[in-house]
Amino acid sequence: MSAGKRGAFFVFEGCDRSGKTTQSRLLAEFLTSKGIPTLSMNFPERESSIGQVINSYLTNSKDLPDEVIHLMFAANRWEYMNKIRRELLAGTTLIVDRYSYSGVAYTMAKGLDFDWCYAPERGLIKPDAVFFLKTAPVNLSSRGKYGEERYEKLEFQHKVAEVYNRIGEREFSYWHEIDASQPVAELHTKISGIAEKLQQQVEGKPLDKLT
Ligand code: NYM
Ligand code: MG
Repeated sequence: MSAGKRGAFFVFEGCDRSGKTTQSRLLAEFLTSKGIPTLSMNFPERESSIGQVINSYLTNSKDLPDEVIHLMFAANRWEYMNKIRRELLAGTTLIVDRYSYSGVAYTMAKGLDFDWCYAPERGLIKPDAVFFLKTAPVNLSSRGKYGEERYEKLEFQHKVAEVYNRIGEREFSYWHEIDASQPVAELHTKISGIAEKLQQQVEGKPLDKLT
């Protein structure tokens, strides 16, 4: 890779069990096979000290006010911003499983205000594309281990899905809604096609911020 070319920033979003983890892995393998330096990350990043609190909350061993856990999810992204910037500018393409959109969708599903939810996300590095894996939550509950973590309830996931639609309208210019009920291989073909094209388009573009 020649100097100055940055990596692309791809994010996967969707309700729980929508197939994000599988598709992130397939996209990483695809880009790596094309000789593109690729790094996979996910949020929440449960290893940091903030991430450990988030993990305790998600596994129901800790309770926190809705506002507090929301800000911790955002802080967890902020603590990785330097790393994300460094990697992208060094030419590494990032594939990130969940980002600010999960933060807004899951907290708004509890009834909190959109602007309040979005505020701590402003200024974070903006992805080049979000792949939103859309499927009716009713199809999700049959997948493995569903219901073990906080939020993994059908009624709640319906609300999350509604907020995602609203976010998609706001962020339409880089939001790619993908029908996640398709077979894994077909989904991957669609996603990798979009990613490969964008990969080349963004390499000369400066990094942008969420507004
Ligand atoms: N989640 C994730 C949030 O509520 N806010 C956030 O900012 C992020 C990144 O964490 N149910 C929720 C969504 C998921 C849960 O994520 C754990 P995963 O990808 O299921 O491990
Ligand atoms: Mg989950």
